[in-house]
Amino acid sequence: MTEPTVFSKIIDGEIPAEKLYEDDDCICIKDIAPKAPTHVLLIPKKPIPRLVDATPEDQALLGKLMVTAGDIARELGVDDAFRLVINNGAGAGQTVFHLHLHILGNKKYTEDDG
Ligand code: D5M
Repeated sequence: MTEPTVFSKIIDGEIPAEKLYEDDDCICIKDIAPKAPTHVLLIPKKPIPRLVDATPEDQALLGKLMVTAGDIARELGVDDAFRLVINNGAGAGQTVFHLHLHILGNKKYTEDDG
């Protein structure tokens, strides 16, 4: 059994977070260290450590996260210009090993960005 991550603790209500959305499968919270004017995290309740740890069984959940990310972007008024980022592995900057999608918006993006 691995140690629960900060996101599992937020999902379980053990530590507080600014929650914007929740359903049976996922929650959306404000990122504590925003990298863009709009920066929220969409987190599946299932604790998949990294994207590469997802299995075919997770296919519907991953699809739902994408559709939900679009709905949240629309709700936040950034649906015309936002980025979805998944950092996979420490080498890519992943710090919390519970899969999450960064929804980043309200920033002027150019082709040269990341
Ligand atoms: O992204 C992990 C992200 O999680 C990073 O942007 C900070 C954010 N974070 C960490 N702890 C919290 C809490 N407690 N609330 C909200 N946001 C948090 P990664 O892709 O793993 O680098």
